[in-house]
Amino acid sequence: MPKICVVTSNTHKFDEISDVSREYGVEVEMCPGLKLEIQSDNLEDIVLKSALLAYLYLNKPILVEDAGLFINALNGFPGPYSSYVYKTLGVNGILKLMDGVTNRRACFKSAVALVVNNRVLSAQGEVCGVITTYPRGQGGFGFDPIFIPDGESRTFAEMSVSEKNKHSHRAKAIRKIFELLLNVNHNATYL
Ligand code: ITT
Repeated sequence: MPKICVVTSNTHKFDEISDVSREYGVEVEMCPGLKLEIQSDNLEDIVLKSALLAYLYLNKPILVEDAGLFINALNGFPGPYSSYVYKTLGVNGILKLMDGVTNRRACFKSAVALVVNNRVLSAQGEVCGVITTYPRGQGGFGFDPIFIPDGESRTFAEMSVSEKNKHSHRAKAIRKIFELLLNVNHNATYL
């Protein structure tokens, strides 16, 4: 199996995916600057279309992952708009929106699409937990400093990559897709 090209410009995301890929003996490489993100409020739609476009362009195995933070008290905001909201409001903007809010439940959701040998595989992963009242930790990226997964007392930003991968939405989705890949053919859509 040739290396799988992970289409992302986010090195943290790539490190997390590459840590999981080692569990499966799958080789991955980072392919930055190729992610064409269509406008959609559906993560699965976004990754499938981005992966197909990158596959047509590069003609090699392609993996695309997209994620978002869905906050219950904000009716799922920022969800699929997490990247834009992170750049505009940032962690502190979210904390401000959550000021005085007692229901702090939130979930990270991840969607992954893998195109290989004219087959398309897709998978999703989710982790739920709570939004903190102030940022904690130096690791990770994005909203990691304000999210504590269920069953933990530390934020994702206070964990190593492999600790975060025990809980994360992304690791769950990536494990599912590598299992589909290695068990082959079931649940695959052919191009
Ligand atoms: P690429 O599109 O280049 O892959 P990105 O950082 O824009 O990288 P996403 O669109 O998947 O990645 O993520 C949207 C935003 O959601 C991201 O900028 C973060 O702010 C947030 N996010 C996603 N996954 C996260 C995680 O595991 N931990 C913290 N924040 C996350």
